[in-house]
Amino acid sequence: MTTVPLPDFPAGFRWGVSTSAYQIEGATGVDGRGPSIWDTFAREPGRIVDGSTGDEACDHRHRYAEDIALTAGLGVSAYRFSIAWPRVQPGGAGPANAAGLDFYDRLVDGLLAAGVDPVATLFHWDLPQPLEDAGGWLNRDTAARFAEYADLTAARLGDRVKLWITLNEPFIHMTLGYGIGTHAPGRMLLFDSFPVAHHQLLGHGLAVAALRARSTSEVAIANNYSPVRQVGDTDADRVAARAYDALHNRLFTDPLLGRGYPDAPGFDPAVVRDGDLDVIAAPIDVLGVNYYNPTGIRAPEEGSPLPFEMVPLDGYPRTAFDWPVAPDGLRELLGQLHDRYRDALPPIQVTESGCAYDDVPDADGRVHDPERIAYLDGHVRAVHEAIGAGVPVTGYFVWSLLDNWEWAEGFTKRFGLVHVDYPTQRRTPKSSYTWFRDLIRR
Ligand code: GBH
Repeated sequence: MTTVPLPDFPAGFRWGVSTSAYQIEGATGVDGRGPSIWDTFAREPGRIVDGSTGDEACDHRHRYAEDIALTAGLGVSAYRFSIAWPRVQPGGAGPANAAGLDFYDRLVDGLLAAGVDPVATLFHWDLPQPLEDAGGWLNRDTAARFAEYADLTAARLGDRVKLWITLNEPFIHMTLGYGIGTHAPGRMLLFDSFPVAHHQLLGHGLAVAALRARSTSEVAIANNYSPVRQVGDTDADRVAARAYDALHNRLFTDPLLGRGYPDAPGFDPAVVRDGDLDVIAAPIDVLGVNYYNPTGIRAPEEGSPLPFEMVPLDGYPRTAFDWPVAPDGLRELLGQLHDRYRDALPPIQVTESGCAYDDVPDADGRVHDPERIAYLDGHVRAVHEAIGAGVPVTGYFVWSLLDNWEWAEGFTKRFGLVHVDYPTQRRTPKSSYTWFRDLIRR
C-alpha cells in the first residue's frame, strides 16, 4: 500500500456503505414476508457451496439498530440497503403488506436520526416466487408489477429516502440468473435471456415514473461495469472484445441514456415494442456504478457457444474470490463512461466497491485486514484521479458494511468492514472500518 496521504475530495462528496436485503436480513418468515426466488434456489441441492440459505444471514431484521450504530460510527453520509419486494408484496402483486413496510420505515427513521441518508434499492435480485412462477423477468408483465411495487414503496417512504435505486446490476441478474444459472432463478438460456434485459430496463423506466409521482428524491440505477482488456491482437480478438463490451458495458446503459440498444450478442428487436425506448430513457439523476474488476477477453475457440472467451488477467494481486485487484480498471471505466456518453452522462456514484478476504479474528478478537485497506485505498485514489480529469463522480460506497451471505458462495466469502461471527452474530469492526472512518473524518 502506498503511504502517500489520501487526497481531499470535493465538499459534499457522498461516502457510504452498501448492503442488500437477502444477504443480511434473515428473518425470512416474519412480518408476512412471502417467498423469493432465492429462498427456492438456495434450497436446491448443490446450488450454494456450503449448503446454506439466507434464512438467518446476519439477522439484520432484528439487529438493525446495532447496524445503524455501526454505520453511523463510520461517519458515512449514506447507507445503501435494499428493500425486499417479498416483504412489501408477499405475492408479488396486490396491496402493500404494512408489516413489511413497517420494518423499512423504522430503518429509514433510525438512519435519519443517526444523521445518515437512506439510499434504497428496490430490486437486489429477490423476486417474489409467484412472479417467477409466471415467467419472472422473461414475462413482460413483471415490468408493470415492478412499477406497482415501486409506487407502493414510495407512497410510504418517498418523503425520507434520499436516493432511490431501481435495479441492482440487471446485467449480472440476467447473465447469472437466466443465462448460465449460477444464481436464482437458475435458468440456462444463454443469449435467449435477452428479454430479461429488456423487461428489467422497461421495469426501471416505469418505476422511475412511479417514483417521480410520489417522491421528489433523486433516482438512479446501479449497473455493474467491467472494462474489457483485449487479450491477443487478431481481428477476431478485436471483434470478441467489442462484443463483450457491448454486452457488459453498453446493453444496459446505451438505452438508458437515450441511444437505443447496441449491437450486442443476443439482442432481439422483436422483444422491443413501440414506445419502450422512451420509457427506458426517462432521465435519471445519478448513474450508480458497481465495479469489481476488469475482464480479459479473446476470440473464442471453434465451436464455442459464446462469441468471446474470458481469460484471467495476469499481473494483478487477487482477492479470496480470485478476482484481480485492479484499481486502474476503475479509473479506466470512469473515463470510458465519460468519453462515451459525454453530456448525456448524469453524475456517477460508485454504489459498490470492495473485496473478499479470509478475515479471521486474532487471539485478542481483533480482525486485521490490510489487503482490504490497500484495495480500498487504491480504488478511492482511482476515483479521485477521475474527478481530477473531469469525470463527474459524486459518491463512493463500500461493499459491504458487514460480512454477509454471498449468494452462491454462501458464508464463505467475507466482504465486510465489519466481521460477523455467524453462530453468535457478534459484529467486530475490522481494521478497514477504522481506516475508512479516518478517511472520511479528515
Ligand atoms: C455484486 O455483484 C452484488 O451486487 C452484491 O450483491 C455482491 O455481494 C457483490 O457484488 C460481491 O460479489 O473476474 O471473471 O471472476 C458483483 C458481480 C460478478 C462482479 C463476477 C465480479 C467477477 C468475474 N460480480 N465478477 S471474474
